[in-house]
Amino acid sequence: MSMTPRDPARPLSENQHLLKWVEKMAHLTKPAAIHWVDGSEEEHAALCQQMVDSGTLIRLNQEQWPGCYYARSHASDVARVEDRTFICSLSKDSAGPMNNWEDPFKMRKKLKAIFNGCMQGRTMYVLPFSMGPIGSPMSQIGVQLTDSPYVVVNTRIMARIGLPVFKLIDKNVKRVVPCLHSVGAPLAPGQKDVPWPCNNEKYIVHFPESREIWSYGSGYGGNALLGKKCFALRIASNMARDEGWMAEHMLILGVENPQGEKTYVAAAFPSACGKTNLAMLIPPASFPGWKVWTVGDDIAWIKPDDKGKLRAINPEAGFFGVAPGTGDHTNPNAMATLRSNTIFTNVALTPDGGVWWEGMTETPPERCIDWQGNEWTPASGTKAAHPNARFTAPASQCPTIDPAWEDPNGVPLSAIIFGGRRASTIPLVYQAFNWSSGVYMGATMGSETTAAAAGVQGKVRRDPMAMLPFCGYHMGDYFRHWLKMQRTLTETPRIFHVNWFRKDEQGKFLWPGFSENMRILKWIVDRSRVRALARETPIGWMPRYDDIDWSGMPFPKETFEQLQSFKGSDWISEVIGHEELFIQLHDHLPPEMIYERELLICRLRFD
Ligand code: TSX
Ligand code: MN
Repeated sequence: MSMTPRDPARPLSENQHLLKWVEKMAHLTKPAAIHWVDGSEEEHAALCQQMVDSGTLIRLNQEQWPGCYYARSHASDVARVEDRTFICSLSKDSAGPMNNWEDPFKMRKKLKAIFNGCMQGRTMYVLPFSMGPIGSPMSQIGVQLTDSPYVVVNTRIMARIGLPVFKLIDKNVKRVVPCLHSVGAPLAPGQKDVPWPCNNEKYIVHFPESREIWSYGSGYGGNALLGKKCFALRIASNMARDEGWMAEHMLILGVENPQGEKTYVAAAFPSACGKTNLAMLIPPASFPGWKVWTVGDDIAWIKPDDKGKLRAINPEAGFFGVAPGTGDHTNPNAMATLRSNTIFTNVALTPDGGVWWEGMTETPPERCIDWQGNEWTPASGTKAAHPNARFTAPASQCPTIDPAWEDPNGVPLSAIIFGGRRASTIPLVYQAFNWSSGVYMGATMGSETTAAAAGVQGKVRRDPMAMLPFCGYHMGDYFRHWLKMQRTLTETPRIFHVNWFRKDEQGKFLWPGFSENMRILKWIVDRSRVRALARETPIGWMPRYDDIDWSGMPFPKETFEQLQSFKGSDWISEVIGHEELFIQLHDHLPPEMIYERELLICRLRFD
């Protein structure tokens, strides 16, 4: 039976608002064609073929890498552009000092000028997406208009897209977040395209009051996949504040004990702390019957249920992970996840049509093509993969994906973990006294720059709740929202802080990390169920040596004490660092944060 292919220009929605908006934006950006994305396998195959033909994608060796593709970005378009990211709220004050602000009327005028004709010669894709399982009460819907087919195929992995989303839109039950995206590289008639079109001038713009996103000039990750950081964190943090829930930069995992009881925890870490590795942790062999299940590795939307307990969903459907450092020794689950149906960006290409990056295998390939398209050998003295090279892989392919990862009601949260990369000062693990001291813990967390020399204390960058680049409003108001959440809860998750990265005087890591973190996770989940012991200290509750399960890993008591120690002189600089942050936020800072700091100082009693 022969079927005529559908006409992609024919609208797949009857929603008048949507049709009007698409028409208006097409009038502005002037694309050569419009393609309504249905999300089908056939459409995906056709888009990939088109990008292979145009040189944007390389099809990998399909025997070893089934369904996988490879892309190299322009050398200037390799990461999020924080200095080009704007929050355009009506008042500058409500965006806060951590965000770039521009007057929304001025910005709109500017955007209309740069978007004028920016899609000429290209196809505008009408890409509907759901953040969270289709139809979940916790999910949110957006439509991204984009002139990048690379964005379409990546979003197909990272979110639920296509016909089922148009159906939801036509039911008119949820507000749709309009997202306009262009790589900013119009094509004149007959002009040959380049593999990675983009523009030197970039704008990543959020209008929190009207819930809109406009992105210009970049095809890369968080700049272009607008459902992720722009929607699921910056816009959603505004929605969450207004509606009494939380949009957080957190992984979600479930710890199952040998009795089959499952405890879910969410964890916020700044970048380069191994969030994806923790989300996919494999317990050591000496923990029979213990399992870690993966719900998400980057974003959690958290909401109180009707019993006053917090429940969390992962609004994403895939992992957009950093490739370098990911290997069978650090994260075998991630390696299994990305074996098929994955898009690799800015890694290296091997002669047999495979991919490679630093840390994937112990021995590098004898030769390959690096992320910039040049011949590379281990003697080149450069990195084969860009340090921010990525894989886009379906979450469903993760061997440890939680059976409840798509539960429309989310999973119940028993604990929240904050963390950072700190060579000194901060113990391996400690627990906050209560919700408000836990909010203080999250508000004051930070990470050291990884470039810091051994033994030398690096500079701490405060990154409250790992939301510094992602909170779509004033950070002080965000802390207030956290504190306020307690009033809507009958039971609050227990709050912890971890530091896998403490070093000794010689600059050696004191803690083996990775799978051995299971010992700390076990204490955390047992503690959350009030089954683990602890002692009270000035900074919080801490496990004693014997409160940790050391089976299968002889670990010196002295090293543990060293990991858990905290020095008065270190904590003087620490609380001064807290104050520096609080001064920046002073006019919106909740008094609780100042009181918590005073209490901490009193408990530490430096004199
Ligand atoms: O992801 C990491 N985790 C969390 C794992 C569940 N990394 C990698 C961070 C870069 C993204 C870690 N690195 C962790 C960790 O717990 N710990 C460290 C530091 C470290 C590195 C190497 C060793 C030990 C600690 N090697 C040996 O001890 C032999
Ligand atoms: Mn992230």
